[in-house]
Amino acid sequence: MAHKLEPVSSTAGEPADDAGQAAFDRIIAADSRIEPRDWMPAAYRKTLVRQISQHAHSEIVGMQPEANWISRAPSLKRKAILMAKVQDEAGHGLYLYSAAETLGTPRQQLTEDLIAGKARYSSIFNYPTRSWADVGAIGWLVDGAAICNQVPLCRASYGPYGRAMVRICKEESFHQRQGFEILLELAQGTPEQKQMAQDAVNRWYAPALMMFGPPDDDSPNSKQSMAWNIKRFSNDELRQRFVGMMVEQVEVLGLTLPDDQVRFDEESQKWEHGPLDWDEFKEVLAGRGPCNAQRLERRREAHEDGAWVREAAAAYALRQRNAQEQNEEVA
Ligand code: FAQ
Repeated sequence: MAHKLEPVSSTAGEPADDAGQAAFDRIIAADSRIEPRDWMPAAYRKTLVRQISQHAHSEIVGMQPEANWISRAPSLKRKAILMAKVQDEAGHGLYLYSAAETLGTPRQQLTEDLIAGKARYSSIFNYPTRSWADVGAIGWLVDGAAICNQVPLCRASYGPYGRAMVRICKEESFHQRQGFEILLELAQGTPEQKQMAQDAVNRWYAPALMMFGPPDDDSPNSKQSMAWNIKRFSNDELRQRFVGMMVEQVEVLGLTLPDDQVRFDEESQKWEHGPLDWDEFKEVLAGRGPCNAQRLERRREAHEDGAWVREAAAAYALRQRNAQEQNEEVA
């Protein structure tokens, strides 16, 4: 007989439960994993739903800037690779929505919050893709930043999130290499192509650094998320690590980073970079970035256009379930 999954209540084990709290604390202290049916504090659940759903929305909205170039990719090979990459991002969104659902929050609710403009997604996807080189810059810088941020999340204390991240990171590594390869080919091409690659790196570099979130002293969630082993490193730690990776790779590309203050500080053993425009970051988060309105509008349209697919899938699932129940009655 097919195994039927029981729905997980969004308040399972809550409110306060001394034994549950003690078991939770032991699991976190042992750096082990919390699973969907374990008792967990309401604030832990809320933090996870917040981060995982924002992450899922980022993957889905993040399809748009690159999808704009599928029909204009410079060759059949590039088109096929880009289509596969954009589809991978859709898959990442689905794993993440599933992980959020194990916490008792239905995907429909998360989607409604996104299209109503009530949910966050990564700031980076509110910037325009002006040339083909931007597709390379997104792969190299944006997927590169995503990997740097997400490899530690493979060890996140919430099991379904950590496991989803393992697969996502494997695919993001391929994405970063394809972005690097696009930029390398352009950088080794005509002077105009090299300039196009440099221009894309110049525009995407600072927004990619801001993907890691606000500076540590302005990051309200980091401390608690690190205490719960959701985040393993602070926003600034990961940003500095990313800068170090990019300094090495940009040399191979034969391009430069648009920051003349980048340096390795021997004393702190950390990479330092020039100031970032945190006012711009706040504007983007407030919905006033270059493409916020367009991205949300497109997401709404896509959701409406997909209504018939959801209806058909639901009708098919119902038919399958009825057929299965009839078979079970006969057996
Ligand atoms: N954009 O206290 P913190 C990708 C918000 S996936 C927008 O530091 P936290 C793949 C934050 O939510 C990219 N909002 O927060 C791809 C919070 O607001 P809230 C997405 C941001 O959670 C590639 C407030 O600011 N990746 O790229 C941003 O501890 C190519 C205060 O911040 C993930 O989501 C931002 N950049 O740390 C797809 C990774 N930064 O909720 C397509 C998982 C901060 O209190 C094409 N997420 N905020 O209202 C994380 O690691 C964390 O959530 C951080 C933020 C690091 C993003």
